[in-house]
Formats: sequence, structure tokens, C-alpha cells
Amino acid sequence: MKIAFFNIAYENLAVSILSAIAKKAGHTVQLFHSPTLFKDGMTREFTRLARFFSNDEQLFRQLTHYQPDLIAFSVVTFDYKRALHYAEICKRICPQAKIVFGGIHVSCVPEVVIANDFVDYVVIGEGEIAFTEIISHIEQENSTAPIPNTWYKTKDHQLIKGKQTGFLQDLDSLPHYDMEIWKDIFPLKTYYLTMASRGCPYHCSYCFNHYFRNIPEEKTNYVRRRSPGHVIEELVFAKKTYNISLIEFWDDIFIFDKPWLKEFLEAYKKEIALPFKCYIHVNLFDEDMAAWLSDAGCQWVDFGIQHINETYRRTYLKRHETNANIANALKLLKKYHIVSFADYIVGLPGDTLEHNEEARLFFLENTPDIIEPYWMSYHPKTEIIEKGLQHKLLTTETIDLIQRGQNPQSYFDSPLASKDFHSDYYFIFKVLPALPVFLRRKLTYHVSKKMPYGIKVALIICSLFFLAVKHKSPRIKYVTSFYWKQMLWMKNQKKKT
Ligand code: B12
Ligand code: SF4
Repeated sequence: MKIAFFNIAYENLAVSILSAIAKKAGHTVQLFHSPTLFKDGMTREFTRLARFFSNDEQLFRQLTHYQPDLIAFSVVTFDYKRALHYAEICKRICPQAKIVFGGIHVSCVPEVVIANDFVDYVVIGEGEIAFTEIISHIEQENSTAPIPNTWYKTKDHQLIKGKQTGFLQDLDSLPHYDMEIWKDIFPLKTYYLTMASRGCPYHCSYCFNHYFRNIPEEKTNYVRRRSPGHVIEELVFAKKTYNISLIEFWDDIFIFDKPWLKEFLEAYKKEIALPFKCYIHVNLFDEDMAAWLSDAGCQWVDFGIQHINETYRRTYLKRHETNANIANALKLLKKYHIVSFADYIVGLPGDTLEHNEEARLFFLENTPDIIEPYWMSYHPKTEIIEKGLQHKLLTTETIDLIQRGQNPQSYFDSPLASKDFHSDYYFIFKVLPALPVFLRRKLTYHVSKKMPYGIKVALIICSLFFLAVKHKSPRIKYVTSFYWKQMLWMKNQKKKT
């Protein structure tokens, strides 16, 4: 069968794994990638530049020529609206192709996605088994048998809903990610993205995990790990094939299994020994882990603080760490020379000026190397939506927009940005770690309020670059090489077609 993956913006591990499975079964796979530069969600949007760098026409020409039997989309909420736009055109130019949607957004609101005429199948939850079965189903043509984790429409517009099976338990049984499909598009050498586990042991109210873990009808273990050997095998291959020089482990919590971590890091140090970044949780982090990570080459870790008030954090966000846990983690990271990125959500429902002041004072005493403030962005089916409604920040109409991928709020912008104290504290958190220690105390809410907007923007940009250079942040390196490589790729593609 001829399969097309239509991919938007980023390298996507769901596409990598599904492509590996399809190729292993002998199908022909082709990637159709829309870089959507300057409106990719990583930087702010620049409409004119985005239009200039669009490769849409070329993609549709290539697709018309390829005429696949199946076109697959993997989408998060942020991408859903434009995925629909592309899918509709795909159906027009390849009318015989079946359109399959999967991913986090689809898993949360399948009824919204399948309601689109041009979407034939939606996959809810994990997709490895479902994808293989969808391929056979398309080959059989007229079968109306249910497919696990899948809803689909029959020729007479009946909706067939398959059973929600449990999570895949043996992750080592999966093939390695197919990175060949990305090698000409993304800078794998500069930044190699992978995951060694699936699931998260926590239940934060604003995160997709608490919804996703409850999708299966069959209850199975949600938090799973690949064996150290399986991950090392992938990385040895990547090192040899793509000459990779930096790795980011995007596992939700990389350190949740201490014996695994020890075994993995020992093997990593021996066989890979490249700088890497990963995600930790301060509740699980201890001095052994700090020492092992540092020794194995971990140069950066990221973790969520999200809100400084312990009662708020526990009741609104369902996060149970204490501020003492956070302070301790920061101390350990400093001791072992690991750069700390601390995520902080601004504009949460019920957030107050006093809370933000509490955070400023905490950060004066316990300063992460980089504070990453993000505007509150509500994702479909997350518990925190209730709180948004309670505090009148959301209405049933905005919830509907969120489910349709038309949420006007994002991590970079919010209707709260122009109101009250929120953007002042966004500014304070962003620049605080970049200031000399003697100046940090002087950056108060009142000082920020008096500062002209232009000066604040300039200070944010300067802090961003200063901290990125000071801490050799992988993200800045990634963004620049990511843009550069995709522009080159598009130029070469244009020459070919
Ligand atoms: C790595 C990662 C990134 C990377 C790569 C993004 C990418 N597209 O892969 C980067 C840094 C670029 C990134 C950026 C963003 N991310 Co991100 N990211 C993740 C992370 C940590 C892992 C995703 C992953 O690779 N999982 C492994 C794969 C194998 O699992 P999977 O995607 O769930 O796929 C399985 C099933 O869903 C299904 N499936 C998925 N697609 C398809 C398609 C078909 C056809 C089928 C059959 C099945 C199927 O089968 C797969 C295998 O079982 C997740 C959190 C998480 N743990 O999932 C957040 C997450 C996906 N990101 C999120 C967000 C919000 C973003 C940003 C919008 C943030 C921002 N502005 O900075 C951007 C937008 C990115 C974009 N346009 O895709 C949210 C999405 C929430 C939502 N409801 O949409 C998540 C869930 C984090 C969270 N805790 O809420 N992200
Ligand atoms: S710890 Fe992070 S990944 Fe886990 S549930 Fe909370 S926000 Fe989601």
C-alpha cells in the first residue's frame, strides 16, 4: 500500500514509529512535510514571512503525483485547525485516499474530528496496533468489523467504534523510530529528539496525561519504560548514522525509575557520552540522581514549578511537591553543575498578585538558571477547564473553540496579557535570572509597571539571548539550525520539482 504522512511543523515521534511499522510490513511510505516556518508555535507568528516560506503548492503537486491509498495526520490541538485545512485539500486531490487522524487532540475529542466529512478514520489513544489494522481494513475494502482504538465511517455513513484496548506493555517489541524520513529536513546532528518511556506517574490538572491514561476500557499499566539496552541500541545507531552531537530525552519524567536510571546512565556513559537534556520532577529527584546525571553528561534539566503557592498548587494543579522540594532540587542542580530550566505558568485561573509576589520573593532566594514563564493554555478535556469556568476565564463557547483547535490563547499570548499584573510578572520572571544579583531585588512589580513596553520587550530579548549563550541552551541552537536546515531543504525541493 502507498502511505503518505502529512506532517506539520515538527519532527514527530508518532510519525517515526508508525512509519517504521509500515515500512517493516512492506508498505511504501512517503513524508509530506509542511514546515510552517514563522507560524510553528515555537516562535511568535509573522504572517508575511510565513506566507513567503510556504511550500504548500509544491506539496500538493507531489501528492497529486504520488496518489496514496492512505494519508495520515498526527495532531496536537495547536495544529488541528491547519491539519483540517490540509486534509480537506488532500481529499480533493486524492479522492480515493483514506484520511486517518491520530494524536493527542484526536484522542481527547474524537467526536469533533470524525464529524469532518473528509476524515475517514480517527485513532483514540495509542496507535501502533490500530494503524496496522487500518491498513488491512483499507485493503479489504468493504469490511465493517470494528478496529481497536479506532472509529471509522462506512460507505453508508455508519460510524463503527472499536474497543479501547489497554496500553502496549512491552515497548521493546516496537521497532526503532524511523529517522530516515527526517534526515534531510531536520538538523538531527545538532539536536536528536527521543523518548525512553511512555506515560507519567502524576495527574496534573492542566496536562493531557490524566485524561489519556483513562482512555482504555481495559486497565493496564500506563507508565512504561523501554529497557536500557533498547534505548542504547537506538542511540548507537543514531550516533553512527547521523553523527548526532546532542540529545534531548522528551520523556515526561525521565527519572521516575531509580534503578533503571542508574543502569541506563552507566551504559550511556560508556557507549554514547554525548551532552543531553531531560525532564525531572522535584519530588523524585535526589543527590544520587544528580550525581549520576551529571557524570553521564546531562547538562540541562527542565522541571515544572508552575505556581509557587503550595495550597494553590495542590488544590488547583494537583501537584504535591513542596517549595522545600523545589529549593532542594535547585541546590543539587547547582552543586552538580547542571543547568536548571524552571517552567512557570502565568495567568492561571484564580491566580493573584500576592501569589506572584510570593513567587518573585522565592525566585530571589532560589534562582533557577532559566525561568520559562508560559501563559496558561487550556487543552481539551483537562480538569483545569472547570476552574477556568469557575473564575469566568472560559465560557462554553471558548471550550468549544478549544476543542475545534481555534483557541485564541496560546503559551505566547493570552487575553490576560493586557490585564492587571500578569504581564508584569511574566516580564519579571523572564529577566530575573539574567540580572546581576544586586539588581534582582530592585525589579519589583512597581518598577516593572512604570517601565515603557518597548524597554521591557528589549530586555526580554536580551535576557533570552544572554541566558541562552551563558548556559549553552540547546533550544536556541535547535531553533536556529531548525530554521536554517528547513529553508535549505525547501530550496532543494523546489529545484527538484
Ligand atoms: C516531544 C514533544 C514535543 C516536541 C515534538 C512535537 C511533536 N509533534 O512530536 C516539540 C518540542 C517540538 C513540541 C512542541 C509543542 N508541543 Co509538545 N510534546 C512533546 C511530548 C513531550 C512527547 C510527544 C511524543 O513524541 N510522544 C511519543 C509518541 C509516540 O506518542 P503520541 O504522540 O501520543 O502518539 C501515539 C498516539 O497518540 C497515536 N498517534 C499519534 N499520532 C497518530 C497519527 C496516526 C495516523 C495514528 C494512527 C496514531 C497516532 O499513536 C502514537 C503511538 O502510540 C508531548 C507529551 C507526551 N508525553 O506525549 C508534548 C505535547 C504533545 N506537546 C504539547 C504542546 C502543547 C506543544 C506545543 C503547542 C507547545 C509550544 N507552543 O511550545 C508545541 C507544538 C508542537 C507541534 N506543532 O506539534 C501538548 C499537547 C496538548 C494538546 N492537547 O494538544 C503535549 C501533550 C504536552 C502536555 N503535557 O500537554 N512538543
Ligand atoms: S508531571 Fe508533567 S507530564 Fe506529568 S502529569 Fe504533570 S505536567 Fe503532565
